[in-house]
Amino acid sequence: MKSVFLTGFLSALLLGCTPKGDAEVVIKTSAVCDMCKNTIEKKLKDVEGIASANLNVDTKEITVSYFSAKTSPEKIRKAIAEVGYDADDVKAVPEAYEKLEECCKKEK
Ligand SMILES: [Cu+2]
Repeated sequence: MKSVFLTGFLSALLLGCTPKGDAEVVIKTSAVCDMCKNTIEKKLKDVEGIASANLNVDTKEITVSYFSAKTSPEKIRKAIAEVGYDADDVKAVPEAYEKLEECCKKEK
């Protein structure tokens, strides 16, 4: 009985070593092309507590794996807004949006 518990504990430890956050969130963005994808993913790589970020340009949804002790969906949405894109109900920061390439501005 004790060894079963130990095996479970050890495999949990091993799983904990893979570079993946302990939480995941899918955020709808206003990204329109691969350049947007690069801009957002690059920005999120610099945000503390984010393990990985992958934006699907077709659905405009970004899947973010993060560490819940270090960051939160609110902070992640804010980081996306700071580079000029909408993130769920958080609107893009106007100054950042103005700096985007013409092709990256969402159609009105
Ligand atoms: Cu773009």
